[in-house]
Amino acid sequence: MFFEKISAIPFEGPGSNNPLAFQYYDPKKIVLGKSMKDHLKFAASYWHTFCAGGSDMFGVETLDKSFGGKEPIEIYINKVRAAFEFMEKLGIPYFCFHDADIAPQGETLAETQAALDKIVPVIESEMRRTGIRCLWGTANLFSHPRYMCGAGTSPNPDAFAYAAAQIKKALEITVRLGGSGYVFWGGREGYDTLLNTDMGFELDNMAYLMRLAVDYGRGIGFEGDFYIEPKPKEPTKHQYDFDVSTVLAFLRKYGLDQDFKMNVEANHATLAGHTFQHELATARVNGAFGSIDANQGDMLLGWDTDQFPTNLYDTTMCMYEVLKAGGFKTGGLNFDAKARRASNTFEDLFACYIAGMDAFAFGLLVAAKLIEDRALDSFIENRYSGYQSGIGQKIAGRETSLAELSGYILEKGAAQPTQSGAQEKLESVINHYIVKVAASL
Ligand code: XUL
Ligand code: CO
Repeated sequence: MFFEKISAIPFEGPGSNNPLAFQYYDPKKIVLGKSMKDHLKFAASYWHTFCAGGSDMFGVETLDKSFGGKEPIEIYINKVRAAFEFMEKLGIPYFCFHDADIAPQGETLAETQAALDKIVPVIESEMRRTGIRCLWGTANLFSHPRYMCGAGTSPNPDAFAYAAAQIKKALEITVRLGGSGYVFWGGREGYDTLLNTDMGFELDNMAYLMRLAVDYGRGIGFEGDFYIEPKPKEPTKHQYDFDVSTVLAFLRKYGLDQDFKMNVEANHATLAGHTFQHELATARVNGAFGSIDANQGDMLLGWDTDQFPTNLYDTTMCMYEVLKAGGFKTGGLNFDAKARRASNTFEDLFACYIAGMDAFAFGLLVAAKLIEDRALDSFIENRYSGYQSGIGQKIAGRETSLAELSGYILEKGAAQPTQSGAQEKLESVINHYIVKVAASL
């Protein structure tokens, strides 16, 4: 055991003052006909949770995550055991991983792959023991110096080839572990200056790498979704996968839109100048909603702080979008979030997940109530009701022309005044529902 002092985290309800208990996340509670556990499909991010120890540009790690291991393989085997104990105690049903998170990096590709082949069976046995499943896998195509100018978009074909080799292996592992998604986050797929960049060539190559991945993945029996995770900047100044709309245009241009959906990350949305809800809604209305990287940024900081999500307003609007999208299919809610550097104990790490899981459970309850009561739907329906009759119906049915519309207005003389958008009233409705749900628990 790695976390002896911490036992399985119970649901104790909002009256509890036990910091190691859930107040809102009751996995068995039925909401809109489905358990909270099935609605939320929580996943742990292997990299932040079991690898990153809090180092930043100014200082070293504040929490040792070698889990008592001395030699590299031993460290990574211990990581697996610690990870599954951690997830089991929290009742987290899924995990997400990069190839580089789960095994030590060798000097050569063959060495790295041999290390992966040693660790993957350990993961499999822990999966069998606990019933915890793999949500998605990915390849880390951004940390090593070979990827300093990108992977699929590198000017160096050897970097492209190395990336392809890593993707091949990461896909094989994802399939072997039964993952339902495979993620492309465009690590360094972007540029810092056009003075040295052939943008069109780089985009064509990036699409080709994805095409190769889809063809190989489908060939080895991967039936899940490929995801792109949009992010506007960091590490490069201009990331090619800026936001959901940019990625949709890219996928459609290269004919990849049937195989790819979006993995929307909250802090990436805000870096792009969007709300998290905007990005989720853009994915949803385009039939491209896939999965979520749950976290939150700091509005006063201009970088990806990957904080644990605790803002109830944001979790409410996120779960509202998830419910509107018909819930998760292949995707889930991966906490791509890390403890603050000064939260340097394993108890803090448990508390981080409890805070995030509770915030999303509460958000789900509010969102479900908003939907059940049609609190926003009836207003929105009424707002567009002019399109149900007369000239509006003709527009909605695509049965009119510029000449007819012009004649209609010429005859009327002026347009009808538009009804109020009532933004403040609706914002108050959301507040009211948050308070109402809290009071009902
Ligand atoms: C980086 C990020 C990644 C991806 C997976 O900002 O979010 O962790 O989620 O590569
Ligand atoms: Co992410």
